[in-house]
Amino acid sequence: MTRAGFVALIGEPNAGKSTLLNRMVGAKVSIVTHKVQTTRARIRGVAMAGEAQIVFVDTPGLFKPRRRLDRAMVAAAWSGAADADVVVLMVEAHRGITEGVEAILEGLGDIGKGRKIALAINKIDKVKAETLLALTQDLNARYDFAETFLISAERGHGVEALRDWLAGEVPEGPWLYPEDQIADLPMRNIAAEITREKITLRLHQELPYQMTVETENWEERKDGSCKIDQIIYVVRDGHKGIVLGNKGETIKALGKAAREELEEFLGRRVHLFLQVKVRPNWLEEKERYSEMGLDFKDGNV
Ligand SMILES: Nc1nc2c(ncn2[C@@H]2O[C@H](COP(=O)(O)OP(=O)(O)OP(=O)(O)O)[C@@H](O)[C@H]2O)c(=O)[nH]1
Ligand SMILES: [Mg+2]
Repeated sequence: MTRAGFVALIGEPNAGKSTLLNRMVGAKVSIVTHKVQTTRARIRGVAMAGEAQIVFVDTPGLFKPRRRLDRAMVAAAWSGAADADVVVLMVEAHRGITEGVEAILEGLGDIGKGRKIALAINKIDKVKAETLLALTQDLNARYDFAETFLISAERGHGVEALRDWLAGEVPEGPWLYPEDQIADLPMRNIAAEITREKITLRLHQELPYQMTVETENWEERKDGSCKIDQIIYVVRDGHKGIVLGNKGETIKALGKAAREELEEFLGRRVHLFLQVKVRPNWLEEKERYSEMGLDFKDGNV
């Protein structure tokens, strides 16, 4: 008897959701940075565990939204949880019960009706064992979690136990994806995400939060390589200057890093062309949201 189902990973920004998804899938499907609010939309990654197929749903972090984009991200995260068979709430071991975690616990009420919610305390590599025991007790006193797992998504500790438990929790039924499929994000989106990751890693302050990347064109070439054109949208001239860098040095380095990762992912040569466009209002444009996989209306106040 096979099993298959959706497992949503939710938590504060930076909790390690994308890192866990990638580890479960065994490939980098979702981008990861040390900065908050990296993931902007739901990203599915497929993991096999014996006869079970677990479709992990990475979600944007849950935080107090201010802008349209923030609201659309938070709405996408909650609906990811509401659509899942099982939810895993990730909490950072070293930060413990922050205000943000308290707000999420309050929001779990409805989500918890009709589905199990497990707790995964992540980044256990950063704390001592005593801290973990106290945090486990404290969190379980605040919410009736189906199970608690102590994990390090980055190093892999405890991840197998979590996967095995989830394999037994997803419903009986046929697999939802072919056995060898790991993600269901279109390649053009994965490619745009990789470039966005490189920008987020290298450029600072508000720039990563006011920038988006779209794949404009994808051309297969006879020699087996492909040519990818992408646009980096920023909100002001100053940001364009930063992305370009002195004599175009920055964009050259960004493009090289993104291209190398894409080539590894695709297993073939890639010609990547990046263009920066100033678009002061992109954060209020419907089309940008559909490209990101978000619902524009979710951003309405
Ligand atoms: N020390 C340590 N760092 C970790 C662990 N898991 C994730 N990280 C780091 O935490 C940071 C955030 O990881 P992400 O996976 O991007 O976190 P996220 O929850 O997806 O964040 P958002 O997409 O912003 O919501 C990255 O720098 C990771 O390398 C862990 O187990 N231990
Ligand atoms: Mg993420």
